Amino acid sequence: MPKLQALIFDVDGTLADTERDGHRIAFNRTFAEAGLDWDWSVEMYGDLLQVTGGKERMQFYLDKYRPDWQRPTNLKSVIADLHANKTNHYTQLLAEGTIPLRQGVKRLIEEAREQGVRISIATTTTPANVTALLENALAPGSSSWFEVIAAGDIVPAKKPAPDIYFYAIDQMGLTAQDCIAFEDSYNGLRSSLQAGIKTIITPNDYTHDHDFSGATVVLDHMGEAGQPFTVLAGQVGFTTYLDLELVRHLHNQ
Ligand code: XBP
Ligand code: MG
Repeated sequence: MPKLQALIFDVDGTLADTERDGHRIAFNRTFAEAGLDWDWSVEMYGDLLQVTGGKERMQFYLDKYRPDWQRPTNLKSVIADLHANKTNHYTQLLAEGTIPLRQGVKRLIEEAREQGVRISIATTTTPANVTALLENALAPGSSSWFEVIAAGDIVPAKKPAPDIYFYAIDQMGLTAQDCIAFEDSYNGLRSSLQAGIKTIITPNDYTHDHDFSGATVVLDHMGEAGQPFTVLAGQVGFTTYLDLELVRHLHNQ
């Protein structure tokens, strides 16, 4: 296995728990503002998450839960407008600073920067959402730390398709073997593995029962010194939190 050159991070669920109290709330505010009787409960949203991408998720909601709802002829553009408004609500929520990064994320990113390991993003969410999370929860100006921010509609086929990872590694001029990915969900893992990239999983409340077969390791979170992770699948030896040394070791396996 070649030397590790880059870490590629998923965003939603991996860097931060953005879905339940971020995206979901932003969707519901948008629906209410538009006078729609759509209201996504915490539980229903767990089911809707099987479809990645906000526009695609709205379409899935209508197909599965609202066959009765009278579709306008320009449904696609109605969904696109709702989605633009949802992005405004979501970025506003993040600006209020209500959503922190998950344990260990900031430490690992800073360690990578100190040691000259390249970092990029591969996500399904809209680019503005990535910037808002990084600038508000990581550090002002931190979007520029990431060499490539591969996001949203930049590729037509969203996760679980591998396209977003292929795009990121191609833009970095690297191969899949040079990189390791960080994901939290089944769809994310399918995407990174189909691109041939080893993957570390840190699940969350919405994804803890997903099938993570093929992952290099599954940890409940990245951990910190004094706040050890629990290994849910795979082997890590004696370390208790995910630092670059452990990431290199896992990449070499
Ligand atoms: C997250 C997603 C996104 C967000 C909503 O994927 O599936 O759809 O829930 O974002 P990932 P948009 O974990 O790969 O980041 O509404 O901007 O699509
Ligand atoms: Mg995710």
